[in-house]
Amino acid sequence: HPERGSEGRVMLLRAVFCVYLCWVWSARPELGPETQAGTGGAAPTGCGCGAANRAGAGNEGEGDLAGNSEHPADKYSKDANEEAAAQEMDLRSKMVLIQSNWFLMGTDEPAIPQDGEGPQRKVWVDSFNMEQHEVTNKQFQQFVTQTGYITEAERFGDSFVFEEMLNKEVKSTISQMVAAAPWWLPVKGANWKHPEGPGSSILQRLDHPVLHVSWNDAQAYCKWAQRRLPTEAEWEYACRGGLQDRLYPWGNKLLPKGQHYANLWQGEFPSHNTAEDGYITTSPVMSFPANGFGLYDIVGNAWEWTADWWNIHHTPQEARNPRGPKSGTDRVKKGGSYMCHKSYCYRYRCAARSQNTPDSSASNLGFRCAADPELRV
Ligand SMILES: [Ca+2]
Ligand SMILES: [Ca+2]
Repeated sequence: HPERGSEGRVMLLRAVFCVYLCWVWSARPELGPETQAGTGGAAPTGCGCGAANRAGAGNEGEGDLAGNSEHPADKYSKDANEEAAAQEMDLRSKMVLIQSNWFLMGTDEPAIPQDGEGPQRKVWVDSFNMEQHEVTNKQFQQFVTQTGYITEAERFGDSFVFEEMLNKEVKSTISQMVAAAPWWLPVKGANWKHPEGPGSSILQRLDHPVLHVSWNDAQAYCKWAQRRLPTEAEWEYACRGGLQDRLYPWGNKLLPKGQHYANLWQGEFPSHNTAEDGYITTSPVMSFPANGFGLYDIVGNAWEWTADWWNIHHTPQEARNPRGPKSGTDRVKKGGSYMCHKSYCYRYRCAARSQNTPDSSASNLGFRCAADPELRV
């Protein structure tokens, strides 16, 4: 594999350079021996390549690193780099094991009946694992780096962006819009790497949920991660966090003790976002409290794709591990996003649902993966 080889060379060069930098850094005259001795195991502040290098260089003083393979600094930096390489190899989210059980899916008091939120029905779900948080830009970046995957938004050449995220320059180039939702603009060049189109970047948002990924893209990531998308039933059971018949993952009150439990929209949609919860658009994953199962941002932040085809007709009969209809045109998404406000999109409830075609993408739609228990990593 040619990329692997060149990656290896780059890593080796990086390692050599890092050792050199650490050696230069440790030899700086203003750093007394006490300072160096006291840094063992602490987070690196100088060269950025780990405490192990610093401790090795500090304890042993200045030496000819290149000419002495027994030098502890060599050993330490090798270990540190191997450790870093192992971490680089697996940036996938931690998973939470959710035990099999019955739960009440849907609601008999639908807020948006046309979405097929009801009726409430008893559903059994086998044990499964759920990723702790939405897949981040950094995680998706690793997938793309390793596979060369090209998302559908990149292939189509555009994606939907919420108007408020765009600057005037980009807005002025767009004439077409969605009649029923004029705040959605198709932006040329918008994709997961450029969430607001050319000129925007994810560099400052690597720990935010990846956006502009279609259902097909989400499938591809989960498959690569040796995981899969959750079924709608799994997702909803996970959302409820062990509580029964509640609106939100944490209970029935939107703001318990005045606290925000999810990244949603405050103010007037779509004209004025007060961002009382601290975020106008997406937030870094895990910025809000976890639910009873230890899952973060299960409602709010980014919408999440599920495996199921969309259907609004449900029967009240008990079901075991339902997987939705056999075919369809749209896939189910759950949880709402940072754009959801009660006045317009009261869909940040566990029973709420919505849909998109599997090739759609937008600046508020992401995903997380699930896995069968035996696939737990
Ligand atoms: Ca917000
Ligand atoms: Ca979410």
